[in-house]
Amino acid sequence: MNPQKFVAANVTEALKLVTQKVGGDAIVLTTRDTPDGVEIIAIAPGDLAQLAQGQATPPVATPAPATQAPAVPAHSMAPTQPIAPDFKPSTAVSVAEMDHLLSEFAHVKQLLQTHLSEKVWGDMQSHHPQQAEALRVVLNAGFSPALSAELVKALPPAPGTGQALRQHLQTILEQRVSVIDPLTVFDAGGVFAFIGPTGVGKTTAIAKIAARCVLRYGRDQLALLTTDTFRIGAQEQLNVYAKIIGVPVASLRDSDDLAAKLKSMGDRRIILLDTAGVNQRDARMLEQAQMLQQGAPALKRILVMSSTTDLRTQEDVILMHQEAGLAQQGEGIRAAIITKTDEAAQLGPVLDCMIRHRLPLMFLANGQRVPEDLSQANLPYLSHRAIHPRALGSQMTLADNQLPALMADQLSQWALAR
Ligand SMILES: Nc1nc2c(ncn2[C@@H]2O[C@H](COP(=O)(O)OP(=O)(O)OP(=O)(O)O)[C@@H](O)[C@H]2O)c(=O)[nH]1
Ligand SMILES: [Mg+2]
Repeated sequence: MNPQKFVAANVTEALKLVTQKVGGDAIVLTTRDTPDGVEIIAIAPGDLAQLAQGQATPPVATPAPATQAPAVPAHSMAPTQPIAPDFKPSTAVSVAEMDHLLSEFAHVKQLLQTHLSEKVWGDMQSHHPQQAEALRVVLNAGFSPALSAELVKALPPAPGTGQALRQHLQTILEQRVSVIDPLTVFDAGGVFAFIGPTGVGKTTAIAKIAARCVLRYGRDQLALLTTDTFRIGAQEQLNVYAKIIGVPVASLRDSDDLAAKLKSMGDRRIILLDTAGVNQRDARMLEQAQMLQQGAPALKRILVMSSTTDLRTQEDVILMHQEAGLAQQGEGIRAAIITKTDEAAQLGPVLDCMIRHRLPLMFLANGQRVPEDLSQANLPYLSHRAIHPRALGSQMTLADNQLPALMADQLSQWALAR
């Protein structure tokens, strides 16, 4: 049930009503004087927890009209007016009032968390300075607060400082990234769709991989397809690569066309399918996913991720593509490719997303040259780069007093777990 409003001649009587209707453990949200008497809004603790999780459906329920309350032990709040038996019936709390209450609660929770996390951070700096330094390193390397907390927790009790500490963090990172051998992906054959947002390097990655596939499987075992038909020059880009490599390329209109082309290419072991880069929140992304799944139900999806994308955008891209795949009842993301490692000032955000979403890393692209700038995942290199981001001056570095707010959730959880 949602918050309920009680009005009585004074606080004591209003609290009696609260105890009767909501229970002895009711939480009083507000009290105020109104022309009709003292008004109290209260809620049961379980209902508050549900509300906080967004499960309640406003507007709130109206409790049964209050009747004269029997005498109950006086509440700790002192009455502000003489006890009088003429209680007003309680009324419903409006949606606006409830929104206001919930936002006040969120604010109080945030204040408490910040206060607590400042204390935990202070304790950590004095009693566990090496862990505090580790937290500074990973947050400044662009990792999310959640993964930063996990990495620091995974450290040995005395990880040291400086390079020794960084080496420990690198080792933990290496263990957390999952890698997939390209041979296990391509040797089995099939249709591989390269998906991802605009400009991340899908077409370039396909050209680099196609050149490698030709060497391993032969020219006659490979073909290229593209859904990128509406942008001027997009087909041209793939056509040029296909011509250099010496493999056929075809554009796709719709799912029937895809199914028909796959049938006619049935003798080829590997089909690399380039997709049009689309904003992950654009309806065309879902349409494209649907078209691919209908035309090629056994399609394997390879997500191309640029290491220059920021953490939140990267997260959004992964969530939206995973959702699109599930909506089509297709398989999840088979493998991921990280591109533009040569440009990125930090690799923390892209690795963070790969780790948290357990995406298997297949290739790294570290430049524009086709086919040279592609290599298999080299974890020691990646984790070294991640823990040693490009130094860009103190303006780009998190100050110590910014850390508690950033880590408020994690630090207050640590405090509670102790
Ligand atoms: N520095 C650098 N540039 C890259 C890398 N991979 C691709 N690029 C460049 O990024 C730009 C976009 O590459 P594309 O392969 O066209 O990207 P795409 O994902 O196919 O783009 P859309 O089809 O428009 O969505 C080009 O200028 C590429 O040369 C890389 O690893 N490093
Ligand atoms: Mg492209």
